[in-house]
Amino acid sequence: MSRVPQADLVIVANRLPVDRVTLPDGEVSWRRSPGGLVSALEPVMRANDGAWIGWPGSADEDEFEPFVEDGLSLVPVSMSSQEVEEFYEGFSNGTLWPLYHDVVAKPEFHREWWDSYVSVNERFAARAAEVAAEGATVWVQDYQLQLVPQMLRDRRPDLRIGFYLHIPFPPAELFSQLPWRRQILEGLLGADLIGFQLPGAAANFVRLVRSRVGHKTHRDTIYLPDGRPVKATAFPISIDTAGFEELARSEGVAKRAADIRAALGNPRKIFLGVDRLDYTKGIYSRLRAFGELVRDGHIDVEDAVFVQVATPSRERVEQYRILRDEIERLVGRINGDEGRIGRPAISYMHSSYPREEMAALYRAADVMVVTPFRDGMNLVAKEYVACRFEDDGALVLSEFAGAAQELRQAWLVNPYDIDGMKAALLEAYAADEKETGRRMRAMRKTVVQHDVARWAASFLHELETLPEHHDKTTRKPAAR
Ligand code: GDG
Repeated sequence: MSRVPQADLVIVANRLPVDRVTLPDGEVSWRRSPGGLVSALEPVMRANDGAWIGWPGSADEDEFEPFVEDGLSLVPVSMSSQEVEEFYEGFSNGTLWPLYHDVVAKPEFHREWWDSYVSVNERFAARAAEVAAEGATVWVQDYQLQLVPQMLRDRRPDLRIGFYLHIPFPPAELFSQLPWRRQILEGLLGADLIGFQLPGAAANFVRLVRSRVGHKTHRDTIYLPDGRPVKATAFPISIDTAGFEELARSEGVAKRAADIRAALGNPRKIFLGVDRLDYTKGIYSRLRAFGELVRDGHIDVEDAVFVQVATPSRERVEQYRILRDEIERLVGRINGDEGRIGRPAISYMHSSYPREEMAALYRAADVMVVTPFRDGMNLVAKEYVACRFEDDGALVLSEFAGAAQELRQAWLVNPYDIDGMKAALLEAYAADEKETGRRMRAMRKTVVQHDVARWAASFLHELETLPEHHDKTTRKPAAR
């Protein structure tokens, strides 16, 4: 492992920030995967000689050596196809994902999946231990890697370890179903700082640690028996607001937005939903609500259309295949019952698009509909706001999305209440410019002020300024 670079800042995430692509001549190359996390962490990575550890996305490959791509130091962790099935599709997406999202689907508990979760977390921790320089800062990301903080601390007590959970952290009543609940809590407690989207999630965690592990706690701090404090607090994530706005203002995107409108037959109003095709996102219920509004004559297909982009996601997991069939049957039924020639009620795409196309859709949409049953944050809602530089457009937002804590001026809805959603959709549809302008201006202020760079900087600042714990560490002050 002599070629492994030593880094002062190490990001550990399930996926590398690049996708592996095989060119027509068979040569392997890497393409940057766009995303909020990558753009947030890239400047800090560059400024601090950072390394990013993650899975390159294809199974059963030999372990790659670390490599540098576009100035970023990347350290691949390999996975077998059995591990992809058990660790990733199984324990991460079949157990933790539904359990942490209010059990909106039934979590499955399988001991083989857990064993695989443990061994893959070990591999990530071992890699991080090799890559981190003496006294480095390591920032572990998300629910796939909750055991890494303690596994890493066991190997490298000199490190400063942070963890961030991108999805909700459930209340004790739900979390306690997990047969391995104590191991997960202890895994996370290896970190010095644990970040959550919302204060409620941090409070759920602290309460669970007190009741299940028995550690002393005071407000957002947990005191381990050796005196080491662990802080658990909220850092609501955001987006590259300026980047989105710039894209939305570009001529290409403006033209594409006009073309989209024309291709839809220049309706008076466009409703838009953009989601990974996931059962937490409430796609079925929102389309049902819209379908009923059309059926009952409140909305005419000559006046309005609902554009739903459902990005393919986790397609090998059974529940996701079932959900896709259900949504597509519903779209077919609504269009069959309510559509006219050239005028479907719903324009549905099961596809993913480049960022420019997303920005054009956001610019074209008069009413953005974001109705998850539970969502850590929901970046789509913030991206829509970032793209509405003319202070127009209406946002209908589930009160169960983390974003609802900040975007208070949206039309907030309970996605379980179909009639309530119908009423909000109609209000947003009928709202005048003054009303939408007032609400959008306020929301834009929030999203401009709290962008993803600020999120990353405040987490890292907090992590690196936590008081030193001298018990058994050889920590040196963090470099920054
Ligand atoms: C998890 C948490 C939390 C979607 N389709 C396309 C595309 N996207 C982009 C969106 C947005 C992102 O993917 C989706 O982010 P969300 O926040 O909406 O939802 P999750 O994927 O479930 O994310 C969530 C987030 O982590 C961050 O912490 O907010 O609560 O569940 O950026 O624009 N992007 C492109 N083409 C697509 O077709 N280019």
